[in-house]
Amino acid sequence: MSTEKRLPEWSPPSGGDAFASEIREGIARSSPISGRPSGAPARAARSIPEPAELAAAVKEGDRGALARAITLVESRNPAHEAPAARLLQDLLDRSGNSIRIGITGVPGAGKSTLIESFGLYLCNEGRRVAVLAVDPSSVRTGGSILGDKTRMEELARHRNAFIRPSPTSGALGGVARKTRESLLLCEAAGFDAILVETVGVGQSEGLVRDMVDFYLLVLIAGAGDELQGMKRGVMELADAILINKADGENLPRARTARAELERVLHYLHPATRGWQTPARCCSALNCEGIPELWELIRQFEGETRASGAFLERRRAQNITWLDRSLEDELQRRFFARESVRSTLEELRKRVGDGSLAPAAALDELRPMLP
Ligand SMILES: Nc1nc2c(ncn2[C@@H]2O[C@H](COP(=O)(O)OP(=O)(O)OP(=O)(O)O)[C@@H](O)[C@H]2O)c(=O)[nH]1
Ligand SMILES: [Mg+2]
Repeated sequence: MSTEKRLPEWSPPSGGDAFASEIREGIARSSPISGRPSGAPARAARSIPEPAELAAAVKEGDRGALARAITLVESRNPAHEAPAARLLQDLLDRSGNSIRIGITGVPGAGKSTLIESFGLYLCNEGRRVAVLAVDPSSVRTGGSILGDKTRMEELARHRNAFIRPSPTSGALGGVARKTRESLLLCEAAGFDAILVETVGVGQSEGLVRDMVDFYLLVLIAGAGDELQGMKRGVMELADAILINKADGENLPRARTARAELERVLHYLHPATRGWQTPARCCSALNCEGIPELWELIRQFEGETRASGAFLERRRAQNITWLDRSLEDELQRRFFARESVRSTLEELRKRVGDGSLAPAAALDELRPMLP
């Protein structure tokens, strides 16, 4: 039996021979574990799924197929790009039939708890809920905010819910793109409320804003200075602000913060044409304010569909994502070229030590641009 030795993906860069794994050929016999038919090649199970078949199974609402479809679009293997694109095209006529809700907020504001309460509320209303994430920390550390599903334990078990952790590799833009594609797949599988969680501390808010219909900012009442830490920019992306943890002795502070926010919001640019962003209180832990949140989102959808703002935004978002994907691809291809890397390394040194003007360095790179 031929075997191939290699470093496991998770070994540290300086791990050396201390880490090793072996790739063995599978056994070409019927296996009760894989369910592979007798005589089928061992690698068949890992082959690229046929997009048309996968699309059909996703449309049937087959969860296993949905998970495989998401794995296909998340894959960084170049051989998976064309089948993933075909799959998304095949499912295009089935996507679009959900309300896409983005949820952002400072760490610890209670986003996951809110998603658990709100998600369960929707599931019990007969909705099918998918939860996705764009997690900037997963990009840096390989961890994921949804890696521990513990705060969404009950939701994760509900038959109307589907929870998918954030992709854990690649640049933030790439991760966000894959989340958006997963969102379309979930819609095609019949999920009609999609919740996308992100931590409101960086550039991820803008990326999530561009994939959702309704954007919710979750805050907590601080020591009266919660507005100082909040960037006005993030508030201007929101279609509603929710002051969470409005329970117990925190309730009066939450109410004060809400009144303050309402005043401030009045002077800000609304995120959505024709919609005045409101501030509300809730307690995700005690499920208070949850039905009201859903009522608010339905009101938003009704009004913006009537005014045309809803579909106008979706159209603009599609174009934005084409432009972003193209930019990513151009960058990726450019920087993957060996000649670019070596020239750039050299130019960076000279620019760094002050012997070359950045504009002159750019001029030297210009012939290498596509
Ligand atoms: N009193 C009270 N506590 C809450 C409420 N919602 C969440 N918490 C608590 O706040 C803590 C953080 O909640 P999470 O839901 O993990 O917050 P998060 O925003 O998802 O946090 P990160 O994912 O780390 O950014 C937990 O201990 C929750 O139990 C609430 O409505 N009231
Ligand atoms: Mg969380």
